[in-house]
Amino acid sequence: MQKTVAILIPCLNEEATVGKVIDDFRSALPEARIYVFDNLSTDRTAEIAHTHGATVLRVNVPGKGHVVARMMECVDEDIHVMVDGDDTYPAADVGKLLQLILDDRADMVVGTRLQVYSGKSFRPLHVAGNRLVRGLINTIFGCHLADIMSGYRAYTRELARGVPLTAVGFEVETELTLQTLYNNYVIAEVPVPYGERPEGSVSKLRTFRDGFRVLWTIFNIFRSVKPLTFFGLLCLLLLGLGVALALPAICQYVDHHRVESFPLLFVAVGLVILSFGSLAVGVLLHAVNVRLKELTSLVRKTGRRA
Ligand SMILES: Nc1nc2c(ncn2[C@@H]2O[C@H](COP(=O)(O)OP(=O)(O)OP(=O)(O)O)[C@@H](O)[C@H]2O)c(=O)[nH]1
Ligand SMILES: [Mg+2]
Repeated sequence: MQKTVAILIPCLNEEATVGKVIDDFRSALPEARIYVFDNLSTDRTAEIAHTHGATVLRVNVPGKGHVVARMMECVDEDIHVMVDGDDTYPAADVGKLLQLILDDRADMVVGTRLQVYSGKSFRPLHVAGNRLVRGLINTIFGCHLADIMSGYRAYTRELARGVPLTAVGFEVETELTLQTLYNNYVIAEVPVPYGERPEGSVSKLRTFRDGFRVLWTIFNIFRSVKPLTFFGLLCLLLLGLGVALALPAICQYVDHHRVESFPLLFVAVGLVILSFGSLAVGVLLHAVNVRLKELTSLVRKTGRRA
């Protein structure tokens, strides 16, 4: 049976580009249904999208994260293609993204930007920020991804329904990538040329605020999906500190059979106790995670049978 495809365009004040993005995707994929998710735009985005034949859905809670979560729960086509409305991603490459899903070689295909881009595609610091996030995630989660925060990706409806999202803003792509990995879906990547926002259109990304949110998201997800590693590392850190602080007292005891620096020794003992507490939390949370994974797998099996 022919799979249906939906193009999903999140938009906040993109009147300068949304019409072209819709037209380009219609030429590239005439059979796809095009949705524009308008999030409280104050310009003519919704009107232009409607004129260009897109289905316009309004989301009244601000933030790209809320919009992506809504897309994932309410669009019924078999394959979803999410793309920014600022005309920076090439519609002509959509076939390459879809093919890997149609061939059953991936559940999500990401159009990666960090290979082909011009000097103005990224604002200052953004390439370094993207590389930092990529390095952190590849190291912590043991993967080899080229671009974590791309806004151009295709995925199956099953994946859309199967990954939980809680992000509010631009940290949503990071959360989506990590949840996809954690839930054992397969991610493939296709390099695509990344363009520049045209004159007159304005980025909604705030470098420091959104950068901090992305790092905070990585930290939180690391803690909750790999608790044994997270709290194990914390345990080693506290233990190391405790032993370092206890060393003078230990040396005094060895040399003179008495201890003079009691306050430091108390702090050291406190740190060692905390370090074991941290390990215990890690072991407990790991056990809870294992049971949750079993439960998720059962719910999925039941869902597939229904
Ligand atoms: N619906 C909705 N869309 C948003 C919101 N914030 C941003 N967007 C859209 O998300 C897409 C990406 O936003 P951009 O501002 O281009 O962010 P970016 O591509 O990460 O950053 P730049 O490289 O500066 O362009 C665009 O289509 C925006 O209109 C929001 O709150 N709601
Ligand atoms: Mg953009």
